[in-house]
Amino acid sequence: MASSSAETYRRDDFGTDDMPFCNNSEDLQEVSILTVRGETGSGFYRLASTILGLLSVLFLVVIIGMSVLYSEVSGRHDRLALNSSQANGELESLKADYKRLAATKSTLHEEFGKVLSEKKALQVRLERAMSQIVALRQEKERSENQLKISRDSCGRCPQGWRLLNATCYYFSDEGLHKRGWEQSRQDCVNKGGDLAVVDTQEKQEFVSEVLQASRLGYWDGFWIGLKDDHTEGVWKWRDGASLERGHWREGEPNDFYSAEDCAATYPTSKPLEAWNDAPCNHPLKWICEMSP
Ligand code: MMA
Ligand code: CA
Repeated sequence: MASSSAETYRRDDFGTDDMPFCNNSEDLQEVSILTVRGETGSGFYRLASTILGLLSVLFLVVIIGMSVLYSEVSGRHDRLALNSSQANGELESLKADYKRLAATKSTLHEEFGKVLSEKKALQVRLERAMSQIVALRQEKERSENQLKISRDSCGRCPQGWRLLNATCYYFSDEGLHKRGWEQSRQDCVNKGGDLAVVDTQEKQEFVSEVLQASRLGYWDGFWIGLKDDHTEGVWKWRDGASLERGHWREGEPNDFYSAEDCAATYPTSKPLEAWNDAPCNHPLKWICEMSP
């Protein structure tokens, strides 16, 4: 029996020749199996789609997480890149600073060298100036002494001579220039006088005072007009007068080596113990006297 609607088909009907698409029992079995599978397959698909859905969500979460992580890492990378470029910039500027400082250092080094040599030159000039000052001071002192001498002699003695009572005295002052007794006497004569006759205590004190003030050495003797060349031990002034009182140093006169016949006076702290006999050709300074 044929039917127009599928719902009207029974299982038994499928075995008839009226159903061209289902003509044997195997086909019927297949249909039944399909029917059974169709019922259980919809659960499977639901599970699968649920799992797939969950997986999709998971993937989505993972992708979102990854992209968040990526953006964070990439931000960090960008920051690091920025820091690195800043550091590079700083390094370059430090390098430039270093170069500038090195150049400044070498310039300063040169300047220092120049300043040092200028300092040396100035030091040399300063030393010269100092020695000039010393020389000028000495000159000033000499001039002042001369002035004092002139004042002391109340203008009655020639320049450079000193006055004691009515006599002018000259103390040779020609640097290191020294002479024997005779040559010294000749100089005094040339000046209009003669070697000094120191025949009073007052005169000896005057002479000693001048020599003390001159700050000369212990052996810077000055010839006076006294000799014993005629008779050893008999001292006479150059005008022939006998020596009444001598102002010898202790132990003098000793006629050392039997060769000392002329007398000289020396700087001493004891003004009345100042004379020594010395060889007449011995170079010494000398004292002249002159009546104005
Ligand atoms: C010197 C000389 C002499 C003097 C003695 C004193 C060495 O000779 O100046 O005239 O008597 O010194 O020691
Ligand atoms: Ca002597």
